[in-house]
Amino acid sequence: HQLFHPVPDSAPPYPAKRHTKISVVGAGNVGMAIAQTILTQHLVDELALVDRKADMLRGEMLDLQHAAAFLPHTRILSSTELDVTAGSDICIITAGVRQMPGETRLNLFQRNLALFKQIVPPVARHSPDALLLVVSNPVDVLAYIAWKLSGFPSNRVIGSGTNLDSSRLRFQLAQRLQVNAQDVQAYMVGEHGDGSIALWSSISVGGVPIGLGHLANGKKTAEAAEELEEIRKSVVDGAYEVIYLKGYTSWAIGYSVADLVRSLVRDLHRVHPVSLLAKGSYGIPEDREVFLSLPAKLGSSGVLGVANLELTEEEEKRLRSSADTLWEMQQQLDL
Ligand code: 6V0
Repeated sequence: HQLFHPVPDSAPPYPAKRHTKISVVGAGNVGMAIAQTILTQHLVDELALVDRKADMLRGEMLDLQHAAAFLPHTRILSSTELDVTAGSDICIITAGVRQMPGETRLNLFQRNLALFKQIVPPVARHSPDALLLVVSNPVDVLAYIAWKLSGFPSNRVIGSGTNLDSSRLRFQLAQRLQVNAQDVQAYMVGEHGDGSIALWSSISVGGVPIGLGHLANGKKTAEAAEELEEIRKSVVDGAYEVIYLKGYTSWAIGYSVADLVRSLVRDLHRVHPVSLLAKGSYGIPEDREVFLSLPAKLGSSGVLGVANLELTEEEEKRLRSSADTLWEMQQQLDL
């Protein structure tokens, strides 16, 4: 018994529509939040999940597949082997090892470097034209490592960087100014996390530049500076607070990465603060090969351009100092 009757005199089938494949390597809390947000936002035709924990991975895959009746038609695959990622348009890397009690940052970096040595070369081989989107921490150093290990041009390697930090800043400002966070233009740049830099000089809402007066209720300059530092601190501490309360962060990074993926797969030319090869920008010397976040235009070939911001002297100085710190750290890695 045939399910459908053939259509008489049907024309030859149209060529298949362009098919988008996205892989997520590391199906932990963050990887799964990204996968689920990408699925619900209809961004992908084929989704491949990779993790080394075989049972957990199969469980996650089946759980998503069982939602098929509520989701767009997406093929969902999973494997402990990286060949399942072959032919991806975007490979998102969220695999990471966690800091052990008493472990130094350098030791943690070495272990993550060893992990990336296992993951990045095969991923690049299986999807030679893909964009690499690195989420694992420390994201700026690991994006640099992914660039080196993949041999890809730098425009095709992106770290999720301060896209999330900027969204936390926009949330804080939106609450203070009582507007919708989507209408707040504000950027955190530089290193993701503790060392991130808030660009106070380029905040606006509805086209209105927001100065100290709006943020600090007319307080004197010294007090106002303190107020700004408090906002920056609550942005940075936001991640720690969530981790303290629920053990990890997942939803905001999921939405933040899906937002990047949308701009990339749909070639939107939208501007996002992401971690990219920053040498030569804002006084960072050409020999400092570091990845730092700067607002950048994103499209289907990756980073299309870096915004030419007017930074204050202090902001530029802090950016260069982050570049020096990252560079020195990278010198100690056995790449
Ligand atoms: P998690 O829940 O421990 O997930 C990591 C997953 O990676 C686990 O399921 C591991 O089994 C898997 N894994 C480890 N080694 C391999 C391997 N060789 N191949 C395949 N899979 C492997 O951690 P979680 O999901 O919470 O965090 C993942 C990473 O994202 C960490 O490095 C976080 O620090 C980082 N984050 C980065 C953010 C950002 O803004 N850039 C935000 C949040 C978390």
